[in-house]
Amino acid sequence: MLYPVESEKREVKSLSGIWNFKLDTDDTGEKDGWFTKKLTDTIPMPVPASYNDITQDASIRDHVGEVWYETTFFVPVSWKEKKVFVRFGSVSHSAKVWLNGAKVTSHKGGFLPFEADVSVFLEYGEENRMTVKVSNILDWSSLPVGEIKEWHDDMHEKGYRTQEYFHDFFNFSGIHRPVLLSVVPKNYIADISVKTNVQNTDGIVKYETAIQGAFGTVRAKLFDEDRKVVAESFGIKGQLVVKNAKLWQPGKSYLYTLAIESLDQKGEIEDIYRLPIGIRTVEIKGKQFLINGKPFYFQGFGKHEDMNIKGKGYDDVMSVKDFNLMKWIGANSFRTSHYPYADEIMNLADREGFIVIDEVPAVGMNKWNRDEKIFSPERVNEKTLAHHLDTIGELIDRDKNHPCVVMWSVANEPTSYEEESAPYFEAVAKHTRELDDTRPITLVNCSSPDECKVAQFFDVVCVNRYFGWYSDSGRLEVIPIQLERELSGWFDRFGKPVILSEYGADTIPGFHSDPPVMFTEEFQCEFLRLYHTVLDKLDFVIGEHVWNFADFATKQGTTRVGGNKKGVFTRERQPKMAAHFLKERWNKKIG
Ligand code: GCB
Repeated sequence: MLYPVESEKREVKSLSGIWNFKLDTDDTGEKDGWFTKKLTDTIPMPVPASYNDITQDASIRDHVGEVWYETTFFVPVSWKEKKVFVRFGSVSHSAKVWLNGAKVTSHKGGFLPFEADVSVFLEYGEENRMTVKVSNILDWSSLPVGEIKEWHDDMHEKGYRTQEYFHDFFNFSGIHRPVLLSVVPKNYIADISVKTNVQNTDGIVKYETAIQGAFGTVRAKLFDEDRKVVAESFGIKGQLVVKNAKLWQPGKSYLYTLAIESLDQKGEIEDIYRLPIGIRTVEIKGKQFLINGKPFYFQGFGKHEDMNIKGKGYDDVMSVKDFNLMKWIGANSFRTSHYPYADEIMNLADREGFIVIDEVPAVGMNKWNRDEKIFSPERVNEKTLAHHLDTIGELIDRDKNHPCVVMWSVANEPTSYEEESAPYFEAVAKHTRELDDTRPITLVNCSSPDECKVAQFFDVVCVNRYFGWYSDSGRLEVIPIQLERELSGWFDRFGKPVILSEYGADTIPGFHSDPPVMFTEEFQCEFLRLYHTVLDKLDFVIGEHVWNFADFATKQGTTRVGGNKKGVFTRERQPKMAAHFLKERWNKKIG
């Protein structure tokens, strides 16, 4: 799927702004035909943003079920000669869209884009009304998984229901990413796929395009950053060779621009799309993760899309700030824990030379203090698997051309010690490899090396560990022995490189204690330091991602005081003591 960009043949119109919004308290709006006319009794709601923290109303914040959004916009008569798509960056977690009362599309999955050709539904030269029904329900067939609990007891009102979920971030909901109208020629470039390689000093760029409608031929031109053409080819697919190519490198991005032109029978340009690409290779050799043939050590974070008031709503300001903080601290990489991040963030990662482990929203496939089998017909089952495979397909379709993405992560902390998880993840791994043979794959584990049934299907072992925090709480002295045994266990059994993909301690800024106690800034620093003594000894460890980049919102509960406080930065993006500690370590390492 191509990100909507402008060119001399294409236009993009943003529908961001203040939309009309309304709760659907008993989910009857569709039956009652709310999409057929202008919504009544609405309140203003910004798009993109989560709706949860915008109002002063807890029933909106905690709403379970459907809500409605509506906006109006004009399109010029000249667009009649074109094709017009509407593209939602993401809607959490499922959406149905109507234009002027007619259904145009629906989508399941809250963290990936979807689009629809709306050309036939538009009123050209007139006002158009778009209505969107959004549901935030999570169940065992969605990702993340979840469960609706109906309370049938005399302690709760009749019909009381809650959304149960088994992951540690707030179920922010709404239209989270930009809504764009993308206007393209009638015959247009529908997709471009690029694979790069390096031979001696030459960069090899294999491209493949999909053209919708009639066309004569396709011309591919590759421009360097000085806008000089460095290679050219004809055909819907082909190969471009760049002499003395400048490689896209961690911390040192170099982006060529691949301009794909579709030409009509007379040789006139009908459509043109410019795709930034990076020439780089990724490979695993023994204990090493190689980028452009050089060993790469991941240092950085598991992050979240999360901020005050906007929740998971995409925000350019926050996005650029986060990259600046990551550069300041000396991080070179992050994982999109626990779901794909906005296209705009991936574009920035390409531009800034950040390395990304790209994760699907397969999170919550765990026990969460329940004694039930997770991979079973009642929970994670064939339906979940079908949606999981679709989601991986959508992710790869969206992100396949990003040089920043060096590995796909197919899940976070499933109960991978259950026998039934093995065929499930074997299928997931196979599907991922079929869709992309250029990147390694991983699954983020929390099972033990002895019990894990799935790590053999993946290329890198990612493991999350909280010794001295959730177990032996406050006992820092256990960290070295437990961590070394754990990590060595993974390597000894599976023989694959290991990333410590989460380790961290909740820390309240301004809490101090010496000797350190839990929740203090000293504890967080000492905790990280002790983990590092082990990581620095083990040559099969290829990375450290601290949990978390910044404090973030979670559901309310007795173990979360105003959210998860394991951030190295506060939710407002100010450094805790540990940020200075990591800055010292990582700036040395990178250099
Ligand atoms: C984990 C999860 C992450 C949580 C974290 C924690 O293992 O992967 O989503 O937020 O632990 O802080 O408990």
